[in-house]
Amino acid sequence: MKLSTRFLSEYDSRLRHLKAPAVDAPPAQADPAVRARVSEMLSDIEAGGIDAVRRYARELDRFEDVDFEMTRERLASSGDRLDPALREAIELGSERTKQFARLQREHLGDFEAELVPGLVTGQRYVPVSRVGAYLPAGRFPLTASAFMTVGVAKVAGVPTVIGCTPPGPDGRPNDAVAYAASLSGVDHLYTLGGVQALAAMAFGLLGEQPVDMLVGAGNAFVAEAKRQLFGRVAIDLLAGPSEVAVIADDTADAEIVAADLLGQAEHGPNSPAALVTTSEALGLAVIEAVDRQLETLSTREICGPAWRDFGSVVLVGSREDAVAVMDEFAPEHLEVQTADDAWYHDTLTNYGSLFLGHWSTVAYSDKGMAGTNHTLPTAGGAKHSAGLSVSRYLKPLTYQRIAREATPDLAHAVDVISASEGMTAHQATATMRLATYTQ
Ligand code: HSO
Ligand code: ZN
Repeated sequence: MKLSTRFLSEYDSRLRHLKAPAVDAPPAQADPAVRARVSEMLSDIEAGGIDAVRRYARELDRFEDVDFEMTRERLASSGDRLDPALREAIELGSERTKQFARLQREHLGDFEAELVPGLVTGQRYVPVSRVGAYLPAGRFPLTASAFMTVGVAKVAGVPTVIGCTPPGPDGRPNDAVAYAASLSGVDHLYTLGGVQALAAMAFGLLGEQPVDMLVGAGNAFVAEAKRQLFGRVAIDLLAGPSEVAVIADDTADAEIVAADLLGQAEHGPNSPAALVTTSEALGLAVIEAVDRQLETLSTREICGPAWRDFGSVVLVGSREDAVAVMDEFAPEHLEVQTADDAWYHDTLTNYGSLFLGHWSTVAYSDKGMAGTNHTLPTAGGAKHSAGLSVSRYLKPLTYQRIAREATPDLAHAVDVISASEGMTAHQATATMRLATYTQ
């Protein structure tokens, strides 16, 4: 989420800042050093194949095994090595995410319609054939990522879904991540991280054909690799630092709002968190509550700098102004904790996922328990794009079935247009049929 100075000055007359607003963070992918390094690695791996992948895995992740693939037995038994309560939570999240994805699938309709007699047109959703999911395990292992990428792809009907996840200190994938991937239906899981993982999936170096689509979040190098591979493969989106924004009025609980802001600030020292409020008293109370909660948070070394450098509290005069400000931010996650939640729901247009009511919080979706996808657009991307969903894995393929009786209607007009363009070969495909029709 960005609160640019240009934007603020436009709104200055209508709002007052209780706290210094977030500064624009340059997206990490824009870093020329990251760009150059990723480009060099991709060319190297494309030319050198699996040996180059092995070399990078050894150098960057100290991974020495000959085989990247996690054996079926090890994958299947990953749940046995987990605490039973964690295992149960993973099972719940996996199922809840699939439940929501199944509903998304049901609500995507194929159709067929006769536009004029003899001209039948239609649309059929067909899944992509092969998906490669990156399952991050950097600063934190994001266990639920597999539900969002692998599980949703499987519900969409993707026949082959492979996953790559970096090795932990013991040289093995995180068991919770592996169990989540296994429950989600991953076909093969590889212990491979970073740029080399994305390259190996895109170039087909893991004993599988090249994938058609790469999904899943990662660090700046992973995002840059996806950006450079886009075109050769499809991608879900380019995720930047995770963001949270809250619209709250005087009905909100300051401690809860503060906790929710810090909840996403935990992702990294450059994660933006913003409160837009119609209540000065609430704004001030949240600022105090954040500072107090930070004192005891074990991750304050991350949340603290994030809040200091990328946190903001904006006071607005009306709910209309709150919407104007938020739609300009277009945050990844947006919570609404007000007396007018339904009005906000009807009016807001730019957000990755919306959390309505004092009882909703982003973490419920983050961990897969709400069922909705947590792979969402950041850095204003919500202005033009939605997050990952079943539809992203499905291609709405169109077709037409045309009978003789539709010929005059189609061919006459195509004849005229093609002639006007000078495209005589196109014209001939219509006029030949017309001639046959009128014989
Ligand atoms: N907030 C992240 C997802 C996540 N957070 C998972 C914690 N676990 C992107 O929406
Ligand atoms: Zn999160």
